[in-house]
Amino acid sequence: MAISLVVLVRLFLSGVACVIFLMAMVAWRRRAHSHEAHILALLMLSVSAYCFGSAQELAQTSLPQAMFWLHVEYLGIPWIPALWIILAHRHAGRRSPILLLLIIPVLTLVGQWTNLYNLYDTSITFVLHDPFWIVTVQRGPIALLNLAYLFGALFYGNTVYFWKYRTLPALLRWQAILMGIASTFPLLAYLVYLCGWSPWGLDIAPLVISMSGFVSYYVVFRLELFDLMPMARAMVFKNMRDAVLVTNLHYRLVDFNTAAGTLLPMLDATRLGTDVDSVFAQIPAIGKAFRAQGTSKDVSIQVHHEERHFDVSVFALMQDRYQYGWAMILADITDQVHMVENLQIQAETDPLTGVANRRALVAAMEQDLRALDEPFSLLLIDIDHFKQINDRLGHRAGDLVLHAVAAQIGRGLRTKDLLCRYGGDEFAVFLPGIELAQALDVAERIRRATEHAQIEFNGEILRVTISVGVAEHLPNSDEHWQQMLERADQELYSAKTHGRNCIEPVGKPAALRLG
Ligand code: GH3
Ligand code: MG
Repeated sequence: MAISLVVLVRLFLSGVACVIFLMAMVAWRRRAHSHEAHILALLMLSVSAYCFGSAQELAQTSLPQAMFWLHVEYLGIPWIPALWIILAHRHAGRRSPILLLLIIPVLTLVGQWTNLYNLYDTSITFVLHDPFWIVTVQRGPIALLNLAYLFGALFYGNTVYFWKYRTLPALLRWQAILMGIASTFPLLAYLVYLCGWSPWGLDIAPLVISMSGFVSYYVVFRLELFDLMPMARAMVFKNMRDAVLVTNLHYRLVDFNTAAGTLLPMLDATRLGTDVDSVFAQIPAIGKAFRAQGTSKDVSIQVHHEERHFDVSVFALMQDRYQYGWAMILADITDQVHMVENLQIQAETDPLTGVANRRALVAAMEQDLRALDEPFSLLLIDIDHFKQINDRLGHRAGDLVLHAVAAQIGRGLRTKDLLCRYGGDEFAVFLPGIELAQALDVAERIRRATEHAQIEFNGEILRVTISVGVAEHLPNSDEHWQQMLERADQELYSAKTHGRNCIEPVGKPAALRLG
């Protein structure tokens, strides 16, 4: 029974040492992933030597054998405090005076291995604390120095981690707490050991330090303590220009960034945990977009009484193949939308008169020719003898006349009619739902109004007349818009040849025109 306990403890500690050794290897291989990995690897290597030596030492029954394994332990022990300080420094973002930190470890290693002038141990005894044989030493100055160094390093690490805790964002606090705990337990273990309270007088420090090694490994590689990544991610999330909303799987609000708080006035910390549909009751588009997932282009949202446009993308928050929730990014594209609208308007507007241009007319005709199942008509209007105005009074007068005639034509039209400057002194009016007879009436009204309009230029009253060609398109016709334009143009040409200030085709409504 007694032997089996020794074997058991030896096996257990050896096992721990092996696991720590393997983790040291993994940490070393992963040194590209974290700039702390190589320090951690060396620390774990040292801890595994300590732990493994200690496991074998426990099972020895003669002092020379026990001393051999104690020497093995000291291949690791001296480096632990130095590496612990370097790790803590990295966490605090400080550089370490590495050579300085290695003075005591080198002294300790040499001192323990040689024990020159009894500088390390002044006496060594081998005592049976049934069932364990324990090496008991009277510490010399170097051993005391090493002990103080170890205590100091653990205490220093402890202070750094807890100090840092206060300044860290919530995301990183767990990591600092775990590292603080990882340096506190070895301290306590040493105290217990030095006070003689440990069971059978066993040195429990290797086991506890191994545990600290596990914790450090977990923190460095699982929680990415020292990587900039979590901090960077938190900062990017906070300072992103785009608004970000995070929900759990049940669409309850979990987090939002500063931009979202500014954009959506209903957001504040008290709404966390609430269903998005209730949080955004006034903006149902958000709840809808969450459930629709994917990307929704140009979602309009009323923000501070102004309509703004957003590209909304919703994606699953996944980690290790498990989904934890949803994130929504709202990118404000209002400026782009306005810019595109302005460009579109500019591209389809005549700058001189402010009415639509030929491009807009063609677009409207192409679209309506395909979609309309009702007749529509086109008026082609040209100012008579316009060149004379330019020649007599100059281009400015001509421009003014063009502007005035456009305004005059536009005055009598419905909103769905489209007036455009077709080019030069020529205008076109697109009249959906209007057949020829009505179109001739409209043309006549415009002709008369223009004839009577008085345009003032430099104190002089100018009068102009117009000629109009009209063409009708019937729903069952497969005529192309260009053919229709040509017909209207031919009618206009006849109006010009028939004396101007008139409308073609002359037909049924001619009486109207004359009347
Ligand atoms: P008609 O009765 O046969 O139409 O005679 P017209 O003098 O009006 O002849 P036409 O329609 O061919 O003349 C168009 C003139 O309009 C020619 C050009 O100098 C002038 N013009 C074209 N664009 C502009 C413009 O933007 N501003 C001014 N001021 N004149 C323009
Ligand atoms: Mg003309």
